[in-house]
Amino acid sequence: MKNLNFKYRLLFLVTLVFMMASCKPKNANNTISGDAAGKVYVAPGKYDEFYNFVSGGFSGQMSAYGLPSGRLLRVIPVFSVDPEKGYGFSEETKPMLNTSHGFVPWDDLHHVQLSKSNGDYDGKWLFGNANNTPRVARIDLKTFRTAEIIELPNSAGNHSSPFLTENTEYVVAGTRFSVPPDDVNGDVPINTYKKNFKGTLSFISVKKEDGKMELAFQIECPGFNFDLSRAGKGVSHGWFFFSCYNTEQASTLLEVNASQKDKDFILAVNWKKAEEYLKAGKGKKKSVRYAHNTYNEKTHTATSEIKTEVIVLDSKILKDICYFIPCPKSPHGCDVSPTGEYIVGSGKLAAIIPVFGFNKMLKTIQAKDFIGSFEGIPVLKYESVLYGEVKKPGLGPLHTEFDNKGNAYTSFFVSSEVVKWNIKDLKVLDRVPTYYSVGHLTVAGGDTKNPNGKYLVAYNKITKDRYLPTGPELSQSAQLYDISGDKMQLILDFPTIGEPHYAQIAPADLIKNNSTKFYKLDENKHKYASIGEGATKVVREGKVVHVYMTAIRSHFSPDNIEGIRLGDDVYFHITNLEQDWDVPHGFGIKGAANAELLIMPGETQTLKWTPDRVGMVPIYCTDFCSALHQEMQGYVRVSPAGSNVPLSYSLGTNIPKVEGEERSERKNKQ
Ligand code: K7E
Ligand code: CUA
Repeated sequence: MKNLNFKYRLLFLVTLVFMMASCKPKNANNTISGDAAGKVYVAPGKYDEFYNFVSGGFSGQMSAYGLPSGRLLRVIPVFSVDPEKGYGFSEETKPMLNTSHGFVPWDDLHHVQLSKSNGDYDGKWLFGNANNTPRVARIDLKTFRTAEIIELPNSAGNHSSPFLTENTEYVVAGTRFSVPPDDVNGDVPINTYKKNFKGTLSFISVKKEDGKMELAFQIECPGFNFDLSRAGKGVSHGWFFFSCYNTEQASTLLEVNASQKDKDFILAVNWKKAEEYLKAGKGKKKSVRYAHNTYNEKTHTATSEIKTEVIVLDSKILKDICYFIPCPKSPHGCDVSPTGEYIVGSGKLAAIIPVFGFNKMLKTIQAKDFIGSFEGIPVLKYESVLYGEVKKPGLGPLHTEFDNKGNAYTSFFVSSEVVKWNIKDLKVLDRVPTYYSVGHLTVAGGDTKNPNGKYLVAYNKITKDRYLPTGPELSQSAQLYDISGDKMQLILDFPTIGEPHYAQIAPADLIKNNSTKFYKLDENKHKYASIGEGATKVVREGKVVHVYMTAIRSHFSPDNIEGIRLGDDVYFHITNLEQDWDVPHGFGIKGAANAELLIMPGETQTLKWTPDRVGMVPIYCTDFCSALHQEMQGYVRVSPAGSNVPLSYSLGTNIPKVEGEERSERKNKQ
């Protein structure tokens, strides 16, 4: 009997999955109206009005686009190596990708979050999550570079992350997979999930002045899956909301076993209360191991530190931190309205969208209007917390964002559409198809206290017929909608990098004038910097050779090096002496097993090279930097191990005498 039931459910789910794959919206052709081109046209030489920061999913990167043009401005490597920029290949950036597991050069980046002050974007930093080996990264928006990465202990699959409180007090991260905590023996049978597995929420503090992150504390919760989250804001500042699925606590065939219950939970966390407990010393120090990596802009070098302790608050013992709000059918998105009063849960398999009231939640807690408890945490009565349900919104709601006119926009994966509804009366106002199967959506400022409300972008999972075919894999598609009027209007398709999940849109004015144009040479504290060509040299330390090299239009100094032997490890420390915007020099060397360096003005970067054969090895600049860029090259001579060719290096003086003294003398005077 039980088995039959199981089979029936499986059949239902298989049908649903088929529906998911085959739901193509009607009217797929009449999508763009006449004035769309004018709306997205940004004339040559003009700037876009917005930056659009887009997660790259399994590319491990983020990308920055201009809106409304959809022009790709930059790819930012975060949890990935990037040979284009030398990120993860240069000696200076390798430590950024260090973890307690060692060097982990890939991850799955789902969510981006712009830093906030008073609930609005402040344009300082961008945060991103690593979904595989749990990490949170901070990108500096002055440089568009990854500045810091912190690993998260007691976690696995850092998915409901990184979400920020309204003044960036904390970056918060909930674990997707529950696992046995790091300080206990994890070598237990998988089917002891209920007993041994725990879910952990991490609160990372962010320093106001420089963005420096610290793992402030963790809250240990019952074991299930934390999916997404949002901070409260305005009235609900001080709280955090997490969508939870698999409250069935299954460890196998989740597509069936985690879809048993009619309702899962949204976990409401009173983090101000948690702070009080922390101050009162109620946390327990746990022994863990996690990496904390920081890039120093003065030394141009990242350092990685392994930390060994974290303070954990136990949600079972410490009352009044955690409450469960029942939420239908495996909620995915969990979004908070601009005022902070409404919390929207999006059950992936639900036919309604429940909207909860924050004040109703507080009253329910006060009245102890509980329907029971789950592992020691009170479960609030659904009807008491519910503000109302959006009826017949669509199929498979995932994510919701808000505009400045009291409207909400929800993405529907299964019915492949964006649906606009009013927050007050919960009436559906408009719906537009997406091409196809939208995941996340973002409204300009859509998660802030003051959304801009001009544009919405849908990030689609399936592209099919939207672009020229490119083999078995097609580019994922973003679609830009004008939402300034009553009706949403599709105005642009543009391809994206990797698989975008969440993205955010910020006014360009907030960011564009803060750009670092170059690094100041006189502030360069790199250990191997050469400040000026007079400081260049080549130094042998046993089998290690340090090359102190400079680059300036259009030569390296030195550009002739002899006396390198097989068995040496050679470190090229190259300082770009330029002090002007947009004049990087590159460095490539034949046979290098890593990548190029791309060195910004005033910066020093290091490429390690291990020669593998005797002979002549060219070096050259990889970035077209001047009319004589193609002349920016040199040679390294490699001799056998034990050779007595002396170590020598030069620029412009290594001239053959045989051709006649005149020429040699002339050259030497330069
Ligand atoms: Cu893609 Cu935010 Cu990982 Cu939804 S999640 S789609
Ligand atoms: Cu330097 Cu090309």
